[in-house]
Amino acid sequence: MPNFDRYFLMKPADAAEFARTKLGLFPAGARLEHAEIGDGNLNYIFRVRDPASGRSVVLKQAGGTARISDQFKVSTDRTRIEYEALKIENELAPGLVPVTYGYDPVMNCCAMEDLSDHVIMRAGLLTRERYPRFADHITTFMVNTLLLTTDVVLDHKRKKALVASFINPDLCEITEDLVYTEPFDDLRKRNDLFPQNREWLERQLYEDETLRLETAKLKLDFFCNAQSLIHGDLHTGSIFVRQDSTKVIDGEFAFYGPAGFDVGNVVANLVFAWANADTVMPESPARLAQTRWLEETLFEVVEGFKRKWKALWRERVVESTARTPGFAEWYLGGVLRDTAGVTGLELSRRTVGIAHVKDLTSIASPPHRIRAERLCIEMAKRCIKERERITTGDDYLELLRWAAERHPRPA
Ligand code: SR1
Ligand code: MG
Repeated sequence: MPNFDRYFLMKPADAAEFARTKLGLFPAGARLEHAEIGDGNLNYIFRVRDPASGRSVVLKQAGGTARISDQFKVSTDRTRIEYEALKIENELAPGLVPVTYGYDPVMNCCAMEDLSDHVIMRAGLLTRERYPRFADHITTFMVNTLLLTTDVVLDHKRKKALVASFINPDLCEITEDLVYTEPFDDLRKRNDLFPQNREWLERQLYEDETLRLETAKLKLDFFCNAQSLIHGDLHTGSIFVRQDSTKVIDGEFAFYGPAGFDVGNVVANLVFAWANADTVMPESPARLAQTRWLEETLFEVVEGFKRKWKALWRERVVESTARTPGFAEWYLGGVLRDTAGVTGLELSRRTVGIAHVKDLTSIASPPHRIRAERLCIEMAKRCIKERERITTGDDYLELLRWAAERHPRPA
C-alpha cells in the first residue's frame, strides 16, 4: 500500500486508504467502501464510506491535466485554492457549502462532506424538479461571499494578502479563453457548434464587430478587477440541491475577480434551464409551472441579490470613502453591469464552446435544439451590448420573452 509521500493519481481503493491513514478520517480497522463518482471536466472525485459507522466523506483530487481534454494543463494547486475558498465560504455563508475535513498538499487532495442526499441542480432541473429555497440561499451565498471579501469591508492589507493567496493563473486562463475569447473568435478551432445551427451561430457570434469589442472590454475587467473573492464557476453543475438545502461546490476557479461574474453565471444557467423546459416540454400545466418557477427564480436572484447587498452594505461597509453619498449606488451599478455582461458570455460559451450544458445538448430533436440555442444567443448578445441598462429582474425576463418570441417553438 502506498504511504502517500509522493503524488500519484489515486484509484478508489487508494482514496479509501488515504482517507484512513493520511487524513485519519476513519479508524484503523474500518472496512471501507469506495467508489469514483462524478463526471466533471477537471478532477477525480471519490466517495469513501464506513458501513459500520455510516460515516462517509468525499475526496477530490486534482490531476495535472483536465479530464475533459489533456490540452488543458492545470496546476494541481487548484485543490489548495478550493480548500481555502471553502474555509472562507464556510465562515461567510455557513450551511451553504460543504464542510471540509482536511487537505493534503502532496496528493493535491481535499476531503469534504458527502452530499449524496442532494442532487446536482442541473440534473434536478432537467427532471423538472423545483427548488423553492434556491433563490434565497444562492443570493445569501453570493452577497456574503462577494461583498464581505471586498476592499470596502476588509482590512486593506488582509484583502491584498487574500488576493495574493488566490492567484489562480491556469484556471483563470481557461476562463479567459473559453468564456471571453473563443465564443467570439474560434482561434484555436476547438469550438463545438451544433452542425445544423452552425451557419447561424457563426454569423451571430463571429461576424459581429460590436459584440467582439464589448467582449474585449469585459475580458479586461476579468483580467484587472480584483474586486471580490469569486467562486469563478457558479453554474448549476456546481450547485447541489435538495428542496430545503443548497450547497455550492467546485470552487477551484476561485480568485479575486469581478463580483458580477458569479451572479451572471447563475442567471445564465437559469436561462438554459428555462430554454430547455420551454422548448422540450409539451404544452401543459406542468410546462407552465416549470417555466413560471424558473422566471420567478431568475427574477428573485437579481432582485434578492440587490436587496441583500444593500442591507449588508449598510451593516458591514467600513471604508470611509465608501460612505460618500452616491458611492454605494455607483458600486452596485458596476456589479450589475458585469452581471449582465457575464450572463451573455456564459450563454454564448456554453452554446458554442467545448464545455457544453446538458440543458441544450440533451435536446434530441434538431429543430428544438436549434430553437433553444438561438433564443439563448439572441438574449446573450443583448445582455452583453446593453449591459449598462440591464439592472432588474424584469429587464432579464423581458429579454428572455423577446428572444423566445423571435424563435417560436417548432410544432
Ligand atoms: C477545461 S474545463 C472546462 C470548463 O469546465 C469547468 O467546469 C469550467 O466551467 C470550465 O470552463
Ligand atoms: Mg466544476
